[in-house]
Amino acid sequence: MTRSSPASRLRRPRATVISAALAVGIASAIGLGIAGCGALGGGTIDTAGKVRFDRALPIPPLAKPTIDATGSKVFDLEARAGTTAFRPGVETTTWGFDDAYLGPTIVAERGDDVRMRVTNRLTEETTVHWHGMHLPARMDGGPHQLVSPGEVWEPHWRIDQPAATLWYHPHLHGETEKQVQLGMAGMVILKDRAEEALNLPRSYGVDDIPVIVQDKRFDAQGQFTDAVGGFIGSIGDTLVVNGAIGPYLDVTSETVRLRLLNASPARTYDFGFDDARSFSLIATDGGLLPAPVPLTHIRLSPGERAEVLVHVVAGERTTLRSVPPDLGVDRINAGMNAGNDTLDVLQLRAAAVLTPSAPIPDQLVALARWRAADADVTREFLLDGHEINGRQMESGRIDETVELGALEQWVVTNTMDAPHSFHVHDVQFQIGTIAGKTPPPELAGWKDTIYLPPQTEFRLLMRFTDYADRNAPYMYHCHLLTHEDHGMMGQFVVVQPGQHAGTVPEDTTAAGSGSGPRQEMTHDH
Ligand SMILES: [Cu+2]
Repeated sequence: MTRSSPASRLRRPRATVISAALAVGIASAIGLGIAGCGALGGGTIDTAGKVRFDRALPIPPLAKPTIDATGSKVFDLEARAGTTAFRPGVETTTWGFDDAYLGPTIVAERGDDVRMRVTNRLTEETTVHWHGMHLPARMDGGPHQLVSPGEVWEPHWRIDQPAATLWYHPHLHGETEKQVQLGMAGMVILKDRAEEALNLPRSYGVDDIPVIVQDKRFDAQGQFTDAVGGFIGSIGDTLVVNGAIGPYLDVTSETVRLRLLNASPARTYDFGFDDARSFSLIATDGGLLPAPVPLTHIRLSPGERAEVLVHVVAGERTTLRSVPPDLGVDRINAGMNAGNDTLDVLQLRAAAVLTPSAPIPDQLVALARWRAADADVTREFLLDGHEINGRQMESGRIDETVELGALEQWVVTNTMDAPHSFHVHDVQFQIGTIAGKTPPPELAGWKDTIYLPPQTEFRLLMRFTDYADRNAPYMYHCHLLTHEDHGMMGQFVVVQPGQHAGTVPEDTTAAGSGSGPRQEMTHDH
């Protein structure tokens, strides 16, 4: 493999000047790809049938809130460092929340007032972003809400969105991939009456199971290494599910609900079962679909979630397996970017006697489709290299100003031949069209993150209904974490109709919660 081949693919001719920072970013991305030369991007990994499944799937504990004087549910989360024995006798340095790896699952109900008390016991700054959450920008935990070592950050808001599977993770500019890779991630389960009215499995850890999937690579000393990767970022060769390598789940009911979360930095999965059985997709990023969708596999790029219902019969075993995802890229790009891998994830072991489960409901929740023709505003976002619309994120620059209440149409296109993705903070959007066509059912529900295959136009419809604040931005960005770290991100503010964007303070950490140090948001790479 020569340098010219990927370079020409990555650096398309463009009218704008490629910044020095981008050039460095691209060079390092190519360098990562080349690092495993001979095994570019890690080569093809196939663990089908080779995983031992000798550990019970750990279930992250539920965070136990206290109720404060105002009636808010207060969740304490402590970011801390530690070690984890992924393999017997080998301690790997890891970070987590309240634990050495990953964090507790936060459960909250629509209408709850929540307060997150995040204590940073690390020796570095961090932030905690509530991915998929509708909340004020100052509570969002993006790059502006720095939490310094020893500080406590207390964002608070009212849960006001449908039942869904969300998650939390750091969003520290330039350090997100590293901190997530070390283990800083946890699930959020939101509940509401519409979901509770349905006959669905919802007994946490029994028939309602978080499945947090991450790919890792260990060095000779048993420590995490990001030495092998592709343009997409760090690529692991070992799956860790809820913090365990090769786990099995004892299924005790006829139907089990899996909440799949791709918490990997770069890898896209295509989840299905080794026996090609059908399952029912009931929810995507932002909540339930109008009706269950029968599928045999579902593609999830980093940050995406899916809730699926799986039927089992007594005594059987079946394996959740990721097969090579359709990334929409050519063979060489697929090979460089974890597109050819087959990975066993989790074995389901059905008990000899199963608790009967209710039939899956025919209908779930109403979902009114927005029409592109009704859009008040249309914005275009072109993703290329590590830039969106030819620019990288600058902490003091507002890229888009959104008026409260408007129906927004965001036209998003990956103009490269390599993978990207797109995530919008604060809202759940609907995909209006993909390359001019109606989206398939699995992409027709509420989404906050999408995979962007090359040269494909996505029209996203969204509405910002709350929390106008002209001085505090939300982010939109590629959710391939190394791209995000390289500044493939933009900032938008939501304003009252007629208002202009204000000035962004460098640190918009919520007042009264310990103000973080004012520091430049540039990091060397
Ligand atoms: Cu990207």
